[in-house]
Amino acid sequence: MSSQKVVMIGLGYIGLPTAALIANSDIQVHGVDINPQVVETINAGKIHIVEPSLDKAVASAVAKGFLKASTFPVEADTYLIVVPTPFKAKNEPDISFVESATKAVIPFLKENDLYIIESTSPIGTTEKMMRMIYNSRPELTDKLHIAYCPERVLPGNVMHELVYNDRVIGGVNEISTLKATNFYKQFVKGELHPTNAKTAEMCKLTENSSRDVQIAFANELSLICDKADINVWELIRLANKHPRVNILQPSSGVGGHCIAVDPYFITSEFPKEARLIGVAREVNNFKSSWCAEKTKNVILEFQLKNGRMPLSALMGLSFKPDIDDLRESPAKQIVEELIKSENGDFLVVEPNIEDYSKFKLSDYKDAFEKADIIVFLVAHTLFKNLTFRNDKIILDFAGVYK
Ligand code: SAJ
Repeated sequence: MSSQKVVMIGLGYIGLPTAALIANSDIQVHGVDINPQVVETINAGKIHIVEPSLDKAVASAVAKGFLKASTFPVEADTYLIVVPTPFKAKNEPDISFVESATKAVIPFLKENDLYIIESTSPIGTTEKMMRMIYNSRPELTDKLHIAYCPERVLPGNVMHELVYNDRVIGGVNEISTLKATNFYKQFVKGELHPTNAKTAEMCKLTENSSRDVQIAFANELSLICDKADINVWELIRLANKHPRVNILQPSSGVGGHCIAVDPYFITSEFPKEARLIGVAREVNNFKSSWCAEKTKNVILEFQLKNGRMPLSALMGLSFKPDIDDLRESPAKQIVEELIKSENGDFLVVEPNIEDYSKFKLSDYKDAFEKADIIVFLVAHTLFKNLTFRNDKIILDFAGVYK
């Protein structure tokens, strides 16, 4: 057992799995969250988020006494900042949670401590936090180890990826990079790549922006193919037979709290230079409005042709297949837009959620059976078992039948 002690600020989708992983490596972890209910749940060995294998990891870390949660930090030797970085108006990043988390640990810091930010952050945040720390504790100037180390885990596979993904670690100086690398070595099996803090910050933003731009290309193709009456799924499959082409899949838009958000960290700071990144965001956002408009038009055509309002099944609410996460979900946005338009009768389906406060949810098989128009918004695996029907109008925005 090590005598090391870690304070983890933020026990959400990334903080809690990371805290559990570290604690299960027999390192003492004191987790901090502003939400007392979250703290209570974790101290009871339970979890407040859906993520495979996380329940077991937290239960064992708490039972062994290596993970404790609280609403306040304590003295430790390593401090990890894993809090959200949301948005202010005009798509500008808001680092106030990182700032307040840092302020909360400043009184506990002592010589040789390690302070690491994992939260997705605009370029320069780590150095800004360093200046803030040294301004309020000048006696510690250059005596702390300060680094940025972004996470890259995929929701749904977090516990595996936390251990096996490579990581980029950027310190404010070489010794900080080295100390942070030695810390992660204790529980990460992927390779640890050293760099400086700014490059590590930009690397995180680059990874997600790169995926956003590539998805925008696929979504743009889907708009072109709709006009040209070409099956976009077949087109992409065939283009990908080229040895150096690898196009991603079109969708009803890009959602989640990472890919649909992080590119703005670049565009807000570099509006003149980040043109492609900005347009990709616009294309992906436009794709969702386009899906809503297309559905409204098909409903109208049905009404004109049949002299009655059709029943439409809106299939899927989550931001991507086979999860229950609705954050920044394009499917949810499209459903809200259609229901608000009062242009049709709708059955809303999300098989990964039992109840949803905003709309009554229908069983996916019943909805498929009853509806005249089927609108696939998310390619859930369950939907793929529904046999294609020629007697229904099917709008497959998600590629269920690709
Ligand atoms: N999507 C498409 N077409 C595709 C792939 C995805 O439209 O071909 C859509 C999805 O439906 C979803 C959105 O993109 O709406 C994002 O889904 P995702 O699976 O691409 O990514 P996330 O948001 O779950 O996780 C991403 C990952 N980043 C990259 O793959 C570069 C993950 O590794 C990061 O850790 C995570 O963001 C994060 O926390 O930043």
